[in-house]
Amino acid sequence: MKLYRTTNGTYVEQGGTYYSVAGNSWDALVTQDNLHAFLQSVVANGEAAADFAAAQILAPIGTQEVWAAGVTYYRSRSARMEESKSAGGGDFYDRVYSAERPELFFKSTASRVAGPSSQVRIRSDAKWNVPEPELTLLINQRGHIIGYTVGNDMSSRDIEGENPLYLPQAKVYDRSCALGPCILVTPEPLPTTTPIRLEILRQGAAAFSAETTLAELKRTPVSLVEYLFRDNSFPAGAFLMTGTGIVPPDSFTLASGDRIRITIDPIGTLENEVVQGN
Ligand code: DO4
Ligand code: MG
Repeated sequence: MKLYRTTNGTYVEQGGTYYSVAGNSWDALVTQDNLHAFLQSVVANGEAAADFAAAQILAPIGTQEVWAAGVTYYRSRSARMEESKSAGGGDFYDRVYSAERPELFFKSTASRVAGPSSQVRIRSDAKWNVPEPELTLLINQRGHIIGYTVGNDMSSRDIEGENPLYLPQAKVYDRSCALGPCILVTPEPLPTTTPIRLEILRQGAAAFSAETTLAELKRTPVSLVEYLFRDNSFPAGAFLMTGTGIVPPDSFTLASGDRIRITIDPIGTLENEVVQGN
């Protein structure tokens, strides 16, 4: 089942039919005892809603914090070792890739998150920028993964590469994070064969595209969540981006007007236009 937050309220979709979900608190919805069972009852007892098509889809977030895991794919480890070589940071990325403790960092507040079909941003003081297509977990306040969405962890590689201590500036700024289009609510883990696809369009033509699968993810989602929730409470739940397995070649940087499409098949496609901050 897919859960959508829209300008007309919340909807659940199953088998191509949309049902309106009563109530207007996203936080109350996602923190209830059993979201999956609740949505099943909405589908079983509700009437098909005709007004979904007229609604604008919003980022599927209330007041949750967005956190992110890093260097969870070999491709991210290699790209980061290369970009930070002259700053002496390469060794840190190698070590964290194989360490027991994962890299986890604070990514975004809800107010900085872009929804589907809206704009993500390039920092005004960055020259080398990329999207990071990431499977993103929705976790309830008890630390249980209750759903999945598509995430874009926009990153400024020149700032991060200059000094690893600049990571928060490379990662956290207005519209540096996009989530959507919906939450796939399922009690089942996603299969490791699940593909993650990135396409970047410039003036309508493909500027870069690549694909990975969850089989390349070095850590399990459950183990990442276990670390995130150690000595850390999330009364409204939290999102956790699980890291990127796709990094464009070093010659590539995003430009204003580019369109970024990230597809994770059982969830959907998250598409955003890039704007340059000034
Ligand atoms: O270590 C820096 C950030 C890593 C990251 O965002 C990723 O691997 O996806
Ligand atoms: Mg990332």
